[in-house]
Amino acid sequence: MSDNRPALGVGMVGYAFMGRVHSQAWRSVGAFFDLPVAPVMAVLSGRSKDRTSAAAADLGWAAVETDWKDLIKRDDVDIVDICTPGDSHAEIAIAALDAGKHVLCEKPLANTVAEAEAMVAAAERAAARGVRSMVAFNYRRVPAIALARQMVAEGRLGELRHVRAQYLQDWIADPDFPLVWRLQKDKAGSGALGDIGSHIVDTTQFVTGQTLTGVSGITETFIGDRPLAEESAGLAAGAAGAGSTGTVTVDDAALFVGRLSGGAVASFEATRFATGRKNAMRIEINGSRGSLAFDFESMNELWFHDHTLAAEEAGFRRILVTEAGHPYAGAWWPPGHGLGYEHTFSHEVKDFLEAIGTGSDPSPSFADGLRVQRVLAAVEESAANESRWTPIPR
Ligand code: SOE
Repeated sequence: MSDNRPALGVGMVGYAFMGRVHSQAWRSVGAFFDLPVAPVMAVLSGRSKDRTSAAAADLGWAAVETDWKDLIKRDDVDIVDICTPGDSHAEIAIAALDAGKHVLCEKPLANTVAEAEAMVAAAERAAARGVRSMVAFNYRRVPAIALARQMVAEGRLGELRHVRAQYLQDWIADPDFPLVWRLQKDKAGSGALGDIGSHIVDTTQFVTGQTLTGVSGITETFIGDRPLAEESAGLAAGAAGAGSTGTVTVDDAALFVGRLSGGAVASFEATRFATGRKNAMRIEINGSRGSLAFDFESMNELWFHDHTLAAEEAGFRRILVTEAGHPYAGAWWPPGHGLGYEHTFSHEVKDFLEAIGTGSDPSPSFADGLRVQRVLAAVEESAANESRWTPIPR
């Protein structure tokens, strides 16, 4: 390729669902966006040599390592992309940042506030040397969500009063679904709360431009024991046969209310037991001048009610967020042809590469990830104390 842009080698740790979708993003981003740097899919790391080599061949990685520490040591790796369960985020991210590698880390940032704080400290040390870090809250990069943020910032909703956020899935509703890592506290940190509740907390703070100041919540675990899982079992695992079982150590559902720094009140619901709902990440915001509503299951649409119109004309209308002038959309297909889940990750790595290339701070930062982590911890604390109101430390 005749290309004068600096090439940046990417090393990715983990190759399950998130690794696959991140690979797709690294592979496609340069074909659709004009970037200041050129990503090279240099190395994939995973514990099993055979499985990692097979994944690397499928997903387009040039080399493999079986220890992430060796991946970080390599000179052909400039960016480390962490797609592992939460229990290893802090160790990998801190080692990579201290070694001078830019880091993209899957969400939630960590399993505990203490780990997230240590990661923010490492990110700040690294930033002083021009090394960038970002947490992968991909839904910020849904064009409709980015448009919603713009409309709120432009004052189209006026003063914000309500946020109603939900993340509804049903992939563990079957009691025979196995005990995958996402259902184990030592690996995942928490259940629906951290895995999908973290997305709606981040999306709320991103769209409104306000932060949560306090929460009151409940959590529930509906199924306490599940069949043991194969190590590689993921979201699409079928029901496991009869055999040994293990204990579910995380929440199946989390519900909480909160107050936002700008005066709005918010409700949140995160569950993997909403039968029939597959990936319904929804947010509705009501302001003095209008309202917005979004559902990821129809991710190319944003619904807007302009409350300044006469009542006879007003009402929710659909904006099809596929115009060239909409965030990210112009890089892809003609209007109306629509984007999917994977595009949010292409947008994420595009923004990350632009920040690295232009020497600016990518967003969401590790500090943003820590802010979400504090909300998750406050919800857990509240739930453990009869839903007591729990302030979020600033
Ligand atoms: C599983 O609940 C999961 O894959 C999450 O881990 C992702 O963050 C979300 O985007 C889709 O669902």
